[in-house]
Amino acid sequence: MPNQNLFAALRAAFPADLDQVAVETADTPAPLHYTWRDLDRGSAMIANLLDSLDLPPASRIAVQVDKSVEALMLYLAVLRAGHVYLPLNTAYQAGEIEYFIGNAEPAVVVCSARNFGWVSKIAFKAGTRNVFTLADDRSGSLLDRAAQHADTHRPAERRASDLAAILYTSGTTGRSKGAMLSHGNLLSNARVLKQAWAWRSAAEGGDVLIHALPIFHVHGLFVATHGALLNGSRMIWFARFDPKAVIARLPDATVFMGVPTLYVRMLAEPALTREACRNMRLFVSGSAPLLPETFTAWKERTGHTLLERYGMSETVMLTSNPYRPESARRGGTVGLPLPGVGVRVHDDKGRPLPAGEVGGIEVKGPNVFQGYWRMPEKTADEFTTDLWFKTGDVGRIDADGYVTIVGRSKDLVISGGYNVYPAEVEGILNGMPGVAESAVVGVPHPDFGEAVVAVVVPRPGATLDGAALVAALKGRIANFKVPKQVFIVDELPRNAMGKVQKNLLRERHKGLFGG
Ligand code: MLC
Ligand code: AMP
Repeated sequence: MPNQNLFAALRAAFPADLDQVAVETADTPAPLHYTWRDLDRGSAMIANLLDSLDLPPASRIAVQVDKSVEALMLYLAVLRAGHVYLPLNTAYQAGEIEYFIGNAEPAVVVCSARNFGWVSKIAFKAGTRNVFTLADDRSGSLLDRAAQHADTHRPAERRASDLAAILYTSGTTGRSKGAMLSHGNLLSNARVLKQAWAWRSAAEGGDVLIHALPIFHVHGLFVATHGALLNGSRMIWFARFDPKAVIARLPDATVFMGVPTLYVRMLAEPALTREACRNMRLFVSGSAPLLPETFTAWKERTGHTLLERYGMSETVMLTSNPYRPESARRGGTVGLPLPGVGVRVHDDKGRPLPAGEVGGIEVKGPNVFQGYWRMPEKTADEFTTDLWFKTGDVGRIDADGYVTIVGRSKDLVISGGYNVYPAEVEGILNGMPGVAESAVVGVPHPDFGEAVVAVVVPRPGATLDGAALVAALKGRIANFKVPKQVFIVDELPRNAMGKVQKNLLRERHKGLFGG
């Protein structure tokens, strides 16, 4: 049985000439050029360092670092050494990190030098023995230690079902769940996308990807990075998304992937023209709903039809609009199920619905995750008796197979491509002095698609100030979860069952940001 380690498959796709540039940095003080050999050697040295620590097999390696090419090498090294990669959003604060580390019990934590003090304290308390630092200027103890190791490494033998990564995704109760993805989940999806999006071989001129997304979530870490690596394609690497800087590099690239906010921000730049996009062949959008006006404006301005696809942490990619012909890409839809992926729509009693009718979207396929880390009951709840995964998204499948997402049954806000679970924010607000209860909702926002807004009821006799609550939340939760505005009210609207009517709150505040 050949080794099913995802790294082995990615490594096999590196070009024969390892001295070609694999990644070029676009926003470091001076451009840096990393060859395929650099990726291979760098990841080998870090993998050898991990091996030298004598960790139990499938140890979790938790990583909260700024985006850098070395951070990509660290990801590859974890795969290579056969451990489980656990990426964490750099916006997460101490309370959030404490939960993830306590829940995942990583053997190794890698953090930025500026956070070492508090992160290491949390990690050591939770029993983690190794905490390394990695900065975006190639400094830190991780690379110092790795430099002492050999630059060749034989990838650990792994089966397709062995774990490669755990991605925490918030739960409806406010507690995050770790979605366990295997080598097989990730590789099967990467291979399907390579075909579906017609990544060009070197003989066809090759592809160049502008990578401007964070690498702690599915979109930037798996869809974009695996796409380029599995095709031996060069990446132009942005640590931060800057619309002007990205547009300036479009003529050097052929593929770009982004959440809708990235497209909205680029459209606000006069430099975005057909001429700027002349060498591009593909713009992919996903992670959040793409508004029809963005789809249309992009086409008018650039001549390119955005290709919208749909996925999630638990499943990687599920559906995609067709690559060819471009005219088959339909705005407002997320396209057709990817090859090998089953997508169906059921009603809330679990009965199949005919084409065109709206219900819960359920999925099946080699891409569907292995379950939630140490939460067997939660995992069982999210699968049907015939083992289809319930996405929590609500939509329909038209007679010709196109899937349209019309809403979510899960109480979730997607802001700028980041997920915010109202229950988590409400839980923290409710614990604040003077707060009796709260309701958190998403309202339309021209930049972020949806923005988080809170409505808070004070305890009798207490006086609350919305701005003070916002200030108090900052530092306790990731900044994108902090409500853009907090309203103080006497009571929350409730239905006859006593349930808060969030739809009324959304309606009341829908014009807040001119949406
Ligand atoms: C930043 N801010 C946000 C925000 N991002 N507020 C709401 N929603 C967001 N997404 C706020 C900060 O709180 C801060 O406010 C201010 O904006 C400036 O912060 P910043 O970090 O400088 O912002 P910026 O760099 O402009 O970031 C915006 C962004 C970023 C759109 C580039 O959010 C981003 O990279 N989004 C992509 C997320 C992504 O990759 N999603 C994929 C998930 S995978 P203050 O008040 O503190 O100053 C997935 C599955 C799938 O969903 O299908 O792909
Ligand atoms: P995450 O938990 O971060 O992986 O987010 C996954 C969720 O993002 C999905 O369940 C959808 O609700 C949403 N999503 C992803 N892609 C799209 C899309 N193209 N359109 C609408 N929603 C999307």
